[in-house]
Amino acid sequence: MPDNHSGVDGAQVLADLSALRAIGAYKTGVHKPTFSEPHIRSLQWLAQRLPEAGLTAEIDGIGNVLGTSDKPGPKLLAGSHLESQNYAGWLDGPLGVVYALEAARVINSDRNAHGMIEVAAWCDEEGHFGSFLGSRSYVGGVTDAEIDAARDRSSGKSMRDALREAGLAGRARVACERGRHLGYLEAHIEQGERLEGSGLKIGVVTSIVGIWQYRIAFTGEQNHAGTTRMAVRRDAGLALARFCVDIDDRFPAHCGPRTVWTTGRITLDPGAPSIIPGAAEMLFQIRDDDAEVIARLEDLLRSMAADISARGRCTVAVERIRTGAPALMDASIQTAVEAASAAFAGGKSIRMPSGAGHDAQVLATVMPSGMLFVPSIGGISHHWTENTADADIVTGAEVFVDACRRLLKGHSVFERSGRRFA
Ligand code: HGY
Ligand code: MN
Ligand code: MN
Repeated sequence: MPDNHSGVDGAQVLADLSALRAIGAYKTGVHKPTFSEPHIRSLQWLAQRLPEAGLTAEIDGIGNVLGTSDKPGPKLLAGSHLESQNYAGWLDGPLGVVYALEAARVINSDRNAHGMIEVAAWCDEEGHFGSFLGSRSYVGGVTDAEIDAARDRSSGKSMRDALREAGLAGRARVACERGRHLGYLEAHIEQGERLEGSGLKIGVVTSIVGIWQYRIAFTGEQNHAGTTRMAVRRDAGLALARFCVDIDDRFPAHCGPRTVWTTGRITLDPGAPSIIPGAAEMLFQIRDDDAEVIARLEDLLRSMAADISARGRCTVAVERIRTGAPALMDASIQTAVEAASAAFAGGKSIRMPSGAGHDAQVLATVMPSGMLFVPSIGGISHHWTENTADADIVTGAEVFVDACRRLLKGHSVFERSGRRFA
């Protein structure tokens, strides 16, 4: 294959993405939460396509789709996820899965290639049931007890029931074979406006943030909204609202340069206009690529909560429900992605951190891992208007496949990097 040709069939990549977009379509996006019917159909869609890339497909006991080859020689693992946030975008996840499928189709059928691409779609990256349950299961980080306890954050359905309804109950979970892969490469939409804003086409990811999530519960006293004097109220909703503002006032003095924090969900109980809420709950997240910064902010959060409880009107309980280690992306993979960008994206690439969490940060605990980003229009994501220009999608696929080739060809690069994962 001539050097200036990646072998990518851009029309096929776009057609595959459109086929996945049609499964669980919602306005111009999709609604396919983990183990929903459209999510299961998306897993099956991928499993049916993997043999055309010379791979044997299986859907394992936690809903990961794995495409593997028994051919000898170096193997690079590539993939992303297929479920979506609720009523969200069509590319968050599927872009990386389709790129991995295309890389496997192109490279696994090329006699001159220096190895094989194996493909994965990790289950529940979007955290409907937990934290990176699919990719963490693959690296050996999920116990049966964690699955027993896992519940859908929207419906409350147990993961065991969801697995059974998906026909996956009792099925073995596939664990990674240490040393099988020379590394893992994931493509993803940027979900931010940096690439578009600077007219660049490829983000070479340097690090991925850690995400720490909290359930913060406020307890006051439910009472009548008309007859309860303002001076004696113990309004849990008001205490929560004040707490959110206090966080915004006090965190900046203690955070890092790229720290972000979000209150993504607030519930008031009983949530009626004529009743003072006796209970309130917020789901709160802190993200940073330095775990010490997150730990420092958690200490501040807990001391702020203790101060409110000490005043005696409402009590506040802070429960940490999710932690995730930040991860550095492998330098050799960054170099390969940058070289591929020079070859297929006119060198319009930039090294940048990821403010979003990704399965690559989990795979990075067991093998050299890297990511590349393509531009998001308007920087929008986790919303059904999320989109990327077709031309950028195709360019990204060409860079991705070329980077895969380079990594397979130069897999000895990993030997030199001295990183061993036994
Ligand atoms: O929330 C995240 O960072 C990822 O998109 N699930
Ligand atoms: Mn994603
Ligand atoms: Mn996402």
